[in-house]
Formats: sequence, structure tokens, C-alpha cells
Amino acid sequence: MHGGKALLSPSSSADRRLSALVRHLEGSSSIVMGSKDSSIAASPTSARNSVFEHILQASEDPILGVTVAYNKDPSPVKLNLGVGAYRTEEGKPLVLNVVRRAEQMLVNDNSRVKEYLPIVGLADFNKLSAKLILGADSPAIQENRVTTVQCLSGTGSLRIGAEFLSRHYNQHIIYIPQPTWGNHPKVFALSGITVKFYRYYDPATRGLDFQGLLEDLGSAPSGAIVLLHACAHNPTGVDPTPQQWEQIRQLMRSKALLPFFDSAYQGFASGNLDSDAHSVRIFVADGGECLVAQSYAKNMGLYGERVGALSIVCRTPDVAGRVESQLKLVIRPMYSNPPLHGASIVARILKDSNMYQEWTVELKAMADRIISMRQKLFDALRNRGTPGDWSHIIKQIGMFTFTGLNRNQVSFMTEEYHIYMTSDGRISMAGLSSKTVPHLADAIHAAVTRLD
Ligand code: KET
Repeated sequence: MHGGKALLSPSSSADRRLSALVRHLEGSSSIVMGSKDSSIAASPTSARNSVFEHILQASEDPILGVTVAYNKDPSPVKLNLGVGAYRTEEGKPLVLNVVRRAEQMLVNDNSRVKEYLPIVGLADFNKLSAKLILGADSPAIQENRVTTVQCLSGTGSLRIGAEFLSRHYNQHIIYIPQPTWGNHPKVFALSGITVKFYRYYDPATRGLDFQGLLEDLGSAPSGAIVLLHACAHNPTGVDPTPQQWEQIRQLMRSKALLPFFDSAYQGFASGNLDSDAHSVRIFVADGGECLVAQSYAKNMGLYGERVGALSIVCRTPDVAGRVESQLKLVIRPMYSNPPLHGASIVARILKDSNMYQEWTVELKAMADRIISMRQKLFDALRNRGTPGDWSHIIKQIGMFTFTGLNRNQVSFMTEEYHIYMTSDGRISMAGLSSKTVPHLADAIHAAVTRLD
């Protein structure tokens, strides 16, 4: 979308975008938007040299690249614990029954057409998504202070929110947790927002560095944006307690810090959709403003359908209306309007109380299977007498275990045991099954006994 330099100097990216816009408005726009060196784009093709000759090979994405490496490995025992994608006990991807049923209904409904959706997406889907995360009785919804737009899953929702803030919010600094999902810094930096970190995880206790968090947010400039994982923090699996959330809320509100929630795992932490929305709801209950990016990739297993929503909770309906009008201007030149199919599935399920009920049961079953994998892996390591305290495996929450294994141990496990995971030592518990636990436990045991 913009030049690769943006990561290093977001302000120059914003400058470039502004000057491209000025040139465009002056009617002299002949350059490629975002290109720093227009001579490259303008150079004539010749028989021998590619106009792309100067382009360097980029490295694979730290998470999705793990799947690329896994796919190339011919070993029959290979195991992909990289990307956060749910697998059954048989190691197979899962399409929820309720999703299949909703799809059947959509296919059989001859009144359905394939017209474009509005720029903001499917109205029912938006309304029901806000209700799902904010609660059916949310005063903000009742007072019409929430604007929700359908976006391309969680990532697209974050990206639209970031772009909106970059254009219309006065403070261009975001604080994100250290560590966080690897795509967060890129999404915000490419939107022209300066990325800073706040302390979150303490490797010594394998728990929350709450003091560090409070200190860092306490010294953030007034009005700064703060990214918060709504639940099931990725990659650490460590969430604040309700009391700690309350302290975070008070601190943030006292400093007018703007909360931007990333909710990619609602229902996956506790198995309960309402409990997993607790953090977001306390921030909305105080009447203040916030942004929420929702993803249905994990909790409805709709990964490839790219279904998500961005909600912006505002002080008044009037502000919400104007915010929505500007969100449309962000979305229209990016992808015009979002896809119909996935949002229609979600809307069907959320609208019908039987289907909703069926979904919560299937969701709970996924969450429970992950929890049972935690216990199995913990027991397997204890039975092997693997050195170290592995209790964090059962204490952590959500899809991932942040094992504490280092980069060398991870490469050893990949080379010797064909186990694929991200280099920070994160494993997707959702990719594990009773059959593969012993293989993983053998690999961890060998890694920690042979390598420091
Ligand atoms: N936020 C968080 C915290 C997150 O872990 C993911 C995905 C997303 C947003 C985006 O999901 P989307 O598919 O755009 O709705 N995380 C997994 C997949 C990925 O990296 O894309 C992962 O961490 O493995």
C-alpha cells in the first residue's frame, strides 16, 4: 500500500501520502503513489533488464512462513504448531456444524443475490457483531453511539481503525504490549502511527509484568493510543485479572489514553463469550470512547472467509455518524466494500437463538479440547522428568503456550523432530492432539536437556 520505508519512518510515509494527494488535487498526478523513486517506475523496459531487477527477496512472515516451511517437509511425523488454527483430535481443520448449516440455508435461499454490499458491509452483521462484543444490554448500543463497519477479518479491522486514527486522531502514537502478535507493529506503522511498546510479560515469573505495564502507560503522553488484547493474549497466554483490568482502565481514563481492543479470541479463553468480553465491556460501561477490532477467524472457524468488524464507541450519536462517514472514505479506495458470504454466515448464526446456542456449544468444545491438550502436555513432560517448571502450560490461557524455549531449541525441534513453531517458542495448542503430544514432549525433553 505504501513504500517499505514506512516501518522505519512513519512520518515520512505520511508526508509522501500527503504530497501525492496534493499532486493529485493539482491535477499533475503522474507518479505511482507511494513510490519514492519515480524514475524506477518510469524507466523503459528493455529486452534484457527487468524493471524489477533491483527488488530484493523478502523473508517469509514469521508466523505464516512457518506453514510454508511445514508444507515443504516430506516427513510423515511433521507437526505444524505455528499458526493459530484449530485442528481436531484427528489433526484435521474443522468446519463447525452450525457453519455448515448456515451455509446450506444460504445456498437454498433463492431470494439471495450477489449484489455489492454497502461500503460499511452487511447491516445485520454489523449490529449483531457490536452486540456480541459489547453485550446485548450495552447502553452505548442503546444510545446509538457505536458505529460498526464490516472489515476483512481481525487484521483488516485493525488496519481500517489504524488508518482512520492516522487521518483523524490528534495523537499519532500507539503503545502495544511487549511481546505482541507480530503483525501489530506493521499494521500501525504502515498507517503512519509511531509504535512504542509497554512492558507486559515477565519471563522470570512467566506472568504479567503489571508494575511495568502501569509504569509505561503511566508515562505515555496524554491521548496516546493503547492496544489491548481483549482476552487470550497472543503470544503469552497471560491476561490481567479483572481487578488488574479495572486498574488499567482507571489509569488509562485518568490520562485520556485511547483504548484500541484487538478481540481475535472471544470465547477461546474461557469458553464463554461474555466472560471473554469483560475487559472491553468495563471500558464501554464508563461512558468513554474506544475502538474494537473483532475477528471470526478462530471463534467461528471462518479463517479464510475473512470476516471481522471494527466498532468505534463514541460519546454521542452525532459523533458516531460523522465517524462512520469518514470510515467510508477510508474503505472505498482500499477495497470498495467487503465480501458477502462470510458475513452472511455469521449474521445467520447470531440472529437465530437456536443456531447461536449451537455455536456456543461447539465453541466451548474447541476451548475445552485445547485445555485438555495443556494438561496432557504438562503430564507428558512431568512423566519424562523434563527439567524445569512447566506449570505455565496449564496456567496460560487461549490458543497458545509461550513455552520459554529459545530460538536454538526451536530450530533443533524443527530439524530433528519436524515440529514447526514460531521462533519465539510459541506453540499453538490447538494444533496438538492426544496422538501427537508424546512426540512433542520427546522433542521438548531432548531440546532442554541437550541445549541451553
Ligand atoms: N489479532 C491477533 C491477536 C491475532 O493473533 C490474529 C491472528 C489476528 C488479530 C488476525 O486474525 P485474522 O485472521 O485477520 O482475523 N493470529 C494468528 C494468525 C496470523 O498470524 O495471521 C496467529 O497468531 O497465528
